[in-house]
This record gives sequence, C-alpha cells and structure tokens, in this order.
Amino acid sequence: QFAKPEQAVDYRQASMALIGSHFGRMAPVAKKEAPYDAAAIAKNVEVLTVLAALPWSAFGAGTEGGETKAEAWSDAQGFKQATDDFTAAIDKLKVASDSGDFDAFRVAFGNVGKSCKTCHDAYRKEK
Ligand code: ASC
Repeated sequence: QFAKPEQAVDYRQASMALIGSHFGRMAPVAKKEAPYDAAAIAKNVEVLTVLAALPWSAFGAGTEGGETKAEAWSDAQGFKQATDDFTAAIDKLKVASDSGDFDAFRVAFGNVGKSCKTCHDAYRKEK
C-alpha cells in the first residue's frame, strides 16, 4: 500500500488533518457559539464517517515514527481498541446528527472529542 514508511506517515497525517478540520468546524455549534443547521451538520458528519476510516491502515508494521509513539505498535491491541472506540463514537455521531436533535448531536460530538483525546494522550508524541 505504501512504498516507503514516510508515505504512510504522510497519509495518516493528511487524513488526521482532514478529520480535525471536519470535526473541529462543528465545535462552535456544539458550544452554542454558532447556530445549529441540522442539514449542514448531517452532511459534514457524512464526510467525517468516510474520513474516520482512513488513517488506520497507514499504521502498519515498519511505519513507526512521525508523531506516533512506539506504544501504538508495542501495545497494538490497545491501539486497535482506541481506534475502534473512535470509529464507534463516529458511528453514534452519525446517528445523532441524522436525527436532527441538537442535544443528541452535542452529546455524541463530546464523546467523539473524548475518544480523540484518549487516543492522542496514549499514542501521540507530546508536541
Ligand atoms: C479536534 C482535534 C482533536 C480533537 C481533540 C478533542 O478538533 O484536532 O485532536 O478535537 O482536541 O479533545
């Protein structure tokens, strides 16, 4: 899939950047600093569900490095669990945003943010 390890690092960083963009742009809505446009949120979350699947195949054996701690490979089971928890949280965000219910969206959005942070705290190098 990746000819060189650097290409895997680039791919996971690029896909994470897109996830951060499509997730982060909804933060003002969740914080009630911007109006809740249910259709716009649902459309954005649709994109996010696709993006959320992308990074994980770019953490294969031999691609250690970048911003990722060695623990992502030495604790492969924990890392897999953390990424599965994230995609499960994204799936719940999709259900919530499709419902058009603001409070359901807000709670599910917060849970996705927690799963981002849990995985970053454990497996991403300090900046
Ligand atoms: C973001 C982003 C993250 C998460 C995290 C949530 O927008 O880039 O890594 O949210 O900060 O706690």
